[in-house]
Amino acid sequence: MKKNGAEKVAFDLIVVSGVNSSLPHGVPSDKRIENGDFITFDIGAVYDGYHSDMTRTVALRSVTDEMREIYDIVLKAHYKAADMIKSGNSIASVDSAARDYISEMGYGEYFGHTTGHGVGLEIHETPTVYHTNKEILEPSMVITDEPGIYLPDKFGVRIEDMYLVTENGCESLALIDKELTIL
Ligand SMILES: [Mn+2]
Repeated sequence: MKKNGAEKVAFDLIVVSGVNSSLPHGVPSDKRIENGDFITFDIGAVYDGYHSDMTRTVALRSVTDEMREIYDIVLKAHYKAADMIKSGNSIASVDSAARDYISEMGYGEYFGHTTGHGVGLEIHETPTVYHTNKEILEPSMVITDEPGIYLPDKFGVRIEDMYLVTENGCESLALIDKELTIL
């Protein structure tokens, strides 16, 4: 990030693996990364005073069927929320798209945070992307889309991009692939 001109990191960056990924905002520890772990990176930089925020979850060497299932559900929830990010739509509809799908798949109780937040001169700004928020999206707003599922004592998956609201939809501000990556 520094090589590309970042002023500083946007927050205390998170890299957690294995069981530590099961805490939505886990704190990095001296746990070694092991084969079969999910590794969650929640990272961002500040450039020209503006913050960025992005999360990717990748696997090392292998995944179980359960890990693949959870990853697929979170990714689909992410895209369902992104499909609702459009000028004129309610913020509530963005959160509901992700939350209702995760609930339908049986994991609602394991998605314990909002789908996203505004981001700009601060890392966390209004609007809060939650189903109780009746505000309407307007062009040039920037919000995150970051659903997650966290299975206690097992692992967690979160996939986050920032989206710029446009007249006809939205534009992802992250260029990094979101398909399951097994390193
Ligand atoms: Mn975020």
